[in-house]
Amino acid sequence: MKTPATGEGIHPETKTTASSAKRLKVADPIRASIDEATQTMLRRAQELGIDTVFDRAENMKQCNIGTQGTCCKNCGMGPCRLPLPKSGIEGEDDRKGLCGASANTIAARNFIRMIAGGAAAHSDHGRGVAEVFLSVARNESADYRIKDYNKLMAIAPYFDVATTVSVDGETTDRNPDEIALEVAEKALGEWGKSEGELRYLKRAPTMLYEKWKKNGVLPRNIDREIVEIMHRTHIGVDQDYKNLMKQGTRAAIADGWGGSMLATDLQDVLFGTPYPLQSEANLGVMKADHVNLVIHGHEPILSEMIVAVAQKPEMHAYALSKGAKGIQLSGICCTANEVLQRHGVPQCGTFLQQELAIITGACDAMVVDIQCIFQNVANVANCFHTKLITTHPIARMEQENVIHIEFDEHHAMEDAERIVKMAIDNFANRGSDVMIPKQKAIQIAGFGVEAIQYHLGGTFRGSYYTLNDNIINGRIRGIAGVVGCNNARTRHNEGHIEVVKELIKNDVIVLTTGCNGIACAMEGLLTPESAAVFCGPGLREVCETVGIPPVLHLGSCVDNSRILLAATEVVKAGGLGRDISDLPAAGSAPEWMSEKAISIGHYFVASGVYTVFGVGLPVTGAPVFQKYLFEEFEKLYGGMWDLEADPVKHARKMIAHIDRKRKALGIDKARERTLVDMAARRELTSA
Ligand code: BF8
Repeated sequence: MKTPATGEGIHPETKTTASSAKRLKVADPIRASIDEATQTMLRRAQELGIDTVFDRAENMKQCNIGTQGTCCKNCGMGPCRLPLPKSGIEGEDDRKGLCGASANTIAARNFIRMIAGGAAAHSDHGRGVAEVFLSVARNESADYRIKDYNKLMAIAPYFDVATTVSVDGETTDRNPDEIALEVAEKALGEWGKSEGELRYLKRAPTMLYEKWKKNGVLPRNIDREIVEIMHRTHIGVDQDYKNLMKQGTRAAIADGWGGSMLATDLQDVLFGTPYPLQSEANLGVMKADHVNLVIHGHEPILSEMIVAVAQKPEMHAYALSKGAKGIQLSGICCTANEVLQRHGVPQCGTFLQQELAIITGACDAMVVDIQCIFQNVANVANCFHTKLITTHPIARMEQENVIHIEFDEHHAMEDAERIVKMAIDNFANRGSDVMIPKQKAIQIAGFGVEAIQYHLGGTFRGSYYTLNDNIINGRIRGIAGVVGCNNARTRHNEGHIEVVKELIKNDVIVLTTGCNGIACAMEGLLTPESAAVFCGPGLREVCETVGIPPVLHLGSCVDNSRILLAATEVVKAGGLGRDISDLPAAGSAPEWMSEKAISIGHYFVASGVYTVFGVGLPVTGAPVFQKYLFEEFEKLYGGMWDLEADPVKHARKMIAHIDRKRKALGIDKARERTLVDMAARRELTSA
């Protein structure tokens, strides 16, 4: 797939760009996004002279050396720039920085610093949840309660916390509050304990755990692995790309099987484990006659409270008193995924639509917490009546129009009430320039390891038997985890949708999270009915029989840990090998952009998953290092990286890998009975 070419039009200086006298290029809406609502709002922004990320991408070229991963700025003698010559390198690669660092060392350092950034973001989110959980267990946060005691009991054994006690020789259930307190204290210990290894590593298939042990990458504690990356990549420390990647692997595992998994589990305990529910997605979920409060970011700690407050009858009455018909909550990014999964709150957009939600003119307040928030939303809010509210002490903005309401779990409800009231009070200040695009789609979301077990479980719903059985008999060809961001360097949502459609057309069931989940929802792929339109006959039959969509939304980016555990359940159910790397499965992030995506990609790979990224990867300037990740990693962990910008080729590479695994398992023959023939393919393509 080609990156869209430069936009056609030229717009005079825009409202949000302060002092450039240059005439700036604007993005061509059709080339910028496949989504009509996005195209409409981009045109609207351009009419109003407000620049968006799409326009800025036209005006700022990417650094050719940075995109190759071979720019080192880890000391004051640099930046040292080691571009790969256009003709490639014949013979010895003698490129080096001032200190002598090779291209491989530089690319590996940069790569694992990205892992450190991503693992830190997910894990610090997890730490915040663990702290709130501890304060709830100590009865210090009256506004939160434990919602899912079953989940608490399910995770307690991993922390060596007993769920029963023996009294006078009789075994009885232990007080759940005592269990919660002990789990909370031990969970928090995972970030900084002085000895041992992460407790959740033993949840992985035994073979995978043994591989990690053999390769010396069992994470000790979460913080240590991230700190050690910063140390090793300081000038003059680790200068061996393989040894650097060993630490990168350890930190990535500490993210997937540590910080992220803890975040997911403790959120489920506190706020409830998701089960399927119906909702909607895209900018059209905003309502002109309602107070629109958009929640954006990642942590559900705050947004859970906002959802609770917005549903209070007195808040509804207050909104009516201000002339609105009600309060419409909607979400962006992974906060959206969190409140979607547990409450069915609709999503008004993906990462690239955050400015557009304000440009509707109908956003009375946008409240943000952490991660993936453009600083430019403050400039856009300044062009409208929108109140932009930051809430987290580690994520503030410099612009003067930004309101900071520091959220604290000890007075959570009070803070949420202040925010919801601020949005309601602001309804009257709307201008006449409201324009909400009509596009929105229905979605069924709220899947998790438990819900998949319910829908695709065995006779007694005790395992993933039915899923495995359908993989073995070939109705389901394989499993794909398709996740990750949008990226303004490629056409919005095109990669996501084309990759997913190609997979389900070929009977590969898709597990989605993050902005891919939102993109699939916007495209209508998260409904059981979509199986008849987009799937091959085998997957269609399974989806129609059990009433599930072919694309199962598992939540936010920390919930990629659910994909790891779902894969582990498939291994446990039997018949498909003994490790995740034996499964007919593959991973993908077609439009990645964040450091979190690199950390996720790497823990997928280190868990045995062949993982393909779209757009580009900052490793191409160091071919030896790239080969290490793309080929040699498979010998160590069973999984490896790949890069493919063209979405159809991208999906086909995943399918080819799935077929190789089917052959190795000896189940390729079963599959032959359900292959999509040419006539069926034509029918699907024309659908
Ligand atoms: O954590 S998918 S753009 S929103 S980083 Fe951000 Fe990427 Fe979206 Fe969620 Ni994940």
